[in-house]
Amino acid sequence: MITPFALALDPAAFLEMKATKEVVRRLSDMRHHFSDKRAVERILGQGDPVIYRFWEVEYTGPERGLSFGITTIYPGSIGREYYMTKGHFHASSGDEIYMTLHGQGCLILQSRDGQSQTLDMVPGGLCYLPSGWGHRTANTGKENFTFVSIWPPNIEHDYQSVSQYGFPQLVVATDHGPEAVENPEFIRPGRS
Ligand code: S6P
Ligand code: ZN
Repeated sequence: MITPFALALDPAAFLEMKATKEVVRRLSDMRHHFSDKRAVERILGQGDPVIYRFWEVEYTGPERGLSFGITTIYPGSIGREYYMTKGHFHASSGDEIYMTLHGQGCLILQSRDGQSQTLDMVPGGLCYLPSGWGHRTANTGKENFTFVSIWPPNIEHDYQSVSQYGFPQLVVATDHGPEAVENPEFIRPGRS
């Protein structure tokens, strides 16, 4: 039985909780997720930067609890593509809420039936991610980008589809700031 608790919204506070799982993703963990393969190899020739970290507390009890986590994406880009998360679908149904704490980011979405969309993420703002929409976040600013996520328990995170097909849109740096552009390498599932 979980008892009520309060928690500061920063990674250090999350880490003090016994149930927290910390995940660190470096460039080598996601080399095929970035579009500019030459930039990936060039950077990996000099080191293996941490792209983002997240800390999550998964609800494992028998009731209808909630799981939650906090993610920090560091500033930077691989080629023109901003540092970003791998991205995933929720394999079983389950919506999610993201709330931005710090920095400037972009939520990149794709639905299983072929729609795609991007939403700005700004401190104090909330994004609602309906079931069935694959989601990835990118840091489009110059500082750390940090947001909180809350989702129902027992969701299987499906990374496989994203690994295999990518996202229809890339978020890249341009002279006019961040822009979402079509991903020329995106393969729509079911087509070759
Ligand atoms: C979980 C939620 C987030 C991500 C985190 C890292 O449903 O969407 O907590 O897990 O932002 O992204 P990814 O794609 O590596 O899981
Ligand atoms: Zn998710």
